[in-house]
Amino acid sequence: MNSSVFRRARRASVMLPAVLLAALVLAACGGGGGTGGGGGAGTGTGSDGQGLEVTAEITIEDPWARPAPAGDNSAAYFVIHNGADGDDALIGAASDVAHMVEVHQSRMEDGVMKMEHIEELPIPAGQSVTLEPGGYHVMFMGLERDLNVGDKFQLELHFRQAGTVTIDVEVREP
Ligand SMILES: [Cu+2]
Repeated sequence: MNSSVFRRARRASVMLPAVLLAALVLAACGGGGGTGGGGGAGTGTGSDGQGLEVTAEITIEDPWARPAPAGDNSAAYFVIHNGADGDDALIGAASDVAHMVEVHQSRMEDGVMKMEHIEELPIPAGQSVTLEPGGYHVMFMGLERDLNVGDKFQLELHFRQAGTVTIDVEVREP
């Protein structure tokens, strides 16, 4: 609960300067459009929160992904913490929800939003790296099925040192 309050406040604070940027990211990552589920969605709630997964000193916090229809693209975001003594790196990802899964970085270059494939995302010892809209993300290209709000799916993260860490990602509205 605290984390969702924090998240909301934090997002509000970057909202204004990021409006254009967010629109571009949505276009680039195909996250927009969506609205998939529509009404329905009975019970749900799930109150998400943690989603804490720990493997070999790597901790993944608050994983979520954008809703999107089958055939479209989506992206997942979370915080990676490396509690180990040595540096590590995220070197890839895999999931059966999409045809292709890659680690990307979005960034502004001369006022233009660009996205590139990151072969290796360094996660230094004792530090955290945040994947968030407008920055690093795990990109899903060619979704095999609809990702509706409230859905969960498994995502494998491949680390150079820690090996494979499998997490459950919840689909949420950005
Ligand atoms: Cu991307």
